[in-house]
Amino acid sequence: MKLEEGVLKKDRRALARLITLVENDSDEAQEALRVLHSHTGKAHIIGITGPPGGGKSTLVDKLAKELRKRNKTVGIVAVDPTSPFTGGALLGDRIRMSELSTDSDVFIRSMGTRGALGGVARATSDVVKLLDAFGKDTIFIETVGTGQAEVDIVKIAHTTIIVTMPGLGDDIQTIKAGIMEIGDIFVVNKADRQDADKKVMEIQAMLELGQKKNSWEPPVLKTTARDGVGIPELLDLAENHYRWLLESGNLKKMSIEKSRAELFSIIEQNVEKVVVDRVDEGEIDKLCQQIANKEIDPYKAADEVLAKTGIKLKK
Ligand SMILES: Nc1nc2c(ncn2[C@@H]2O[C@H](COP(=O)(O)OP(=O)(O)O)[C@@H](O)[C@H]2O)c(=O)[nH]1
Ligand SMILES: [Mg+2]
Repeated sequence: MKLEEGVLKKDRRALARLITLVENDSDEAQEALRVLHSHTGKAHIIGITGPPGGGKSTLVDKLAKELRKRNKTVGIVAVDPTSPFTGGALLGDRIRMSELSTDSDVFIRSMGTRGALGGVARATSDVVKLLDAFGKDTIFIETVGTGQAEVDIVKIAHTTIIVTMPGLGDDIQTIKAGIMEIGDIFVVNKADRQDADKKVMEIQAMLELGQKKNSWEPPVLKTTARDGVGIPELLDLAENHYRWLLESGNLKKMSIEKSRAELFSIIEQNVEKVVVDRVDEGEIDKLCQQIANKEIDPYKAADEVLAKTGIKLKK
């Protein structure tokens, strides 16, 4: 049986195997993703990001349990730059150790970012597609940090939850710089600590300063993930956001935008492959030296390279 057929039949081992192939950017994975494409698009994808230690993994763990209570199946992808690519212990062994890891309706996968062939955002996106095709109702993507890589990863999500916590004076600065505008829901976790309300007010003030993109007003919610406080409310908010996306037509728009990005990324990769295939490496080296020596400009050099591949640019 082909792996993609296994995935459609909800065989967890086929799923795990295919995920590994996706991570290794293998041709077999590409073939499977083609077949599975028409089976994707049903899952609610939730991205969770924020500074390390804020409680993201704990939140995901509790949210997943809440979803199981509501009879929904769950996929979890944790992306952690500190982990080796083959997936070490991640997502805190917190989740691995919890009852979730023995629940067959929850599939957990951790991925490192180093060495992800074809880029981690793309690998994550493909893994999410596999989980979607497998039939998971809700898929979480947990990423650490607030840089561009995280923003790219989070773009895969329908609903983005930004997690922060009281104290940590300047994490909000980092958030402001990078990801404030992509948050659909803001969570101040560790509300058992002092100054949670202060943090909520800070975020609200920043949201008021920001530009309004549409009719969704990002709520700010306090949680104490450790004790499960605020979890059902957070899940309700995430589900409201998904409903809003559906009803406002934004889900469709997002899906078309993602498709465009995906199409162009594939075209780019293919063009690069064609160039590598058809143009002698030595010639490319020579052109690079000429560009560096200012003997030729890079646009002209690119024209020359493309001309050798047979790709013609209209001028
Ligand atoms: N006091 C308190 N600690 C929490 C809470 N949620 C998580 N933690 C703890 O914070 C630490 C970091 O949590 P983790 O979920 O790994 O954070 P992540 O790095 O954002 O994924 C762990 O020791 C958790 O037990 C909370 O609501 N209150
Ligand atoms: Mg974590």
